[in-house]
Amino acid sequence: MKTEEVIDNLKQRFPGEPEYYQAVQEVLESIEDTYNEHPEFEDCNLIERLCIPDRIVSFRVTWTDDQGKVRTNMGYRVQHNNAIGPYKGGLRFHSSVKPGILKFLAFEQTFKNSLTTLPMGGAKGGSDFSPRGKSNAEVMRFCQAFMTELWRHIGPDTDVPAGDIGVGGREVGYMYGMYKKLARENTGTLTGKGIDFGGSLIRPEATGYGNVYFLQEMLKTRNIDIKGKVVAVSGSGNVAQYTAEKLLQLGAKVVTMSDSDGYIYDPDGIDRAKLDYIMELKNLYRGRIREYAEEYGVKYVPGGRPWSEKCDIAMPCATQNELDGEDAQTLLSNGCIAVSEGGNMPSTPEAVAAFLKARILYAPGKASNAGGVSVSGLEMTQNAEKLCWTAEEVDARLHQIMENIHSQCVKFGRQPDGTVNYVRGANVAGFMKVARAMMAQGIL
Ligand code: NDP
Ligand code: 2IT
Repeated sequence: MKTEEVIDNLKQRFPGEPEYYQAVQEVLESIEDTYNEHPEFEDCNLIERLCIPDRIVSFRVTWTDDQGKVRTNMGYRVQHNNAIGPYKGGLRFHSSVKPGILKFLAFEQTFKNSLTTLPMGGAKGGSDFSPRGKSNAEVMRFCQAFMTELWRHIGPDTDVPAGDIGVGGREVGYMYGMYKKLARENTGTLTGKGIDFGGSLIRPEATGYGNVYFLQEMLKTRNIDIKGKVVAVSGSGNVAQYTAEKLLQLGAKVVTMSDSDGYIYDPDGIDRAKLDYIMELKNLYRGRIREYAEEYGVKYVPGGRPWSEKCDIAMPCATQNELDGEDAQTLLSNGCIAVSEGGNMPSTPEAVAAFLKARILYAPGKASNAGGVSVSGLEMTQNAEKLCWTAEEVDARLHQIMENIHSQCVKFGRQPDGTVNYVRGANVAGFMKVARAMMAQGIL
């Protein structure tokens, strides 16, 4: 297998999907040597079967807005690979959603889920519907319409969706309500549900907390204490909020957060009261991060990204390709020692290359943000058992899973100079498990 040839082939067969080629290329470059040590993989064209999703379902979603106008959006589910368990992965509602974006996310999810140690395959779905500026009633009608199509493709042992950008507790609740009505069962298909109807404690916190647990493991390898470290966080949604919360609990200082309109810089640090303000602003009023700057009299940079601010640690938690090569150079020249990704593929290939070259601690999202889907897996277990675990129990398991993912990265990513290449480690560890499972189950 030669990475270049596989990528050229994918580009020809699936034109116009740059994020998908980007995600595939990053994984293939890491696993090429390992793959080629196993001629039995190539004999059954494992690589194409691993890169091309099992299936993509697409459908029109029709809904009526508050003015009575009938509107349409597209809905999708990319079921990428179910070699190690039922398809599992979030739903994204954002105007930028198209098949190529969901294909990259479903591909990444397959390796991430493999790393979690839980039996879950990879999938992703969503719609080009944007909840921004929509009323609660419009969001509900959209979610219900979306589920009237999606429900027939999912189920507790086939495919279990969850949230992602634009899909939080509110949207999962509306979708789950409609799913139950149509499927006539109450098995918990969909994770991230409300705590009163089958959701798991700590699921809202899980991606952010897991991200910080992973960061702590990386820092430990260099005997660095997180306490007092200055951290630049991007985003102000689910992942960013709980990344910030755990950082505060551990005594770090969070100086930035952002949304798609710009970022705020608070040199005194975002403390508990200020974070509560952000949570209320974003989760309840669905306002803009600019309002934080007005409330606390700090700098707001419209259209900007926080990476030019001096920090010890960067935690990108908004969206793909939000940190480019130039940003990476700026971070490095400002003395940044670690980057732990809460988002999926937030760093461009140039940024990743710069971090690896500088030998700083750099965790790719598929390792560091795997806490969210891990607790989704634990939610599935609790639903199957018809039990609810305590927050302490879920958090302890999350912690253990993140430590385990870190150990897998170290095992497969240790370099001759003693440092760890977490990109290689995560990709090789994630890949080998899926590959073994596919080989054992025959040519499908
Ligand atoms: P949310 O919708 O809760 O928050 C997304 C945040 O990112 C918002 O602040 C949003 O700003 C900002 N954002 C979204 N799109 C863009 C863009 N194009 N440019 C700049 N900022 C943008 O989503 P999550 O917090 O759940 O997701 C954040 C990232 O984490 C994504 O990459 C997601 O795939 C990943 N992830 C999520 C997991 C989860 O459990 N939720 C698990 C693992 C990874 P605005 O408010 O203006 O839209
Ligand atoms: O990217 C991700 O891992 C998620 N959005 C969470 C997926 C899930 O099934 O919880």
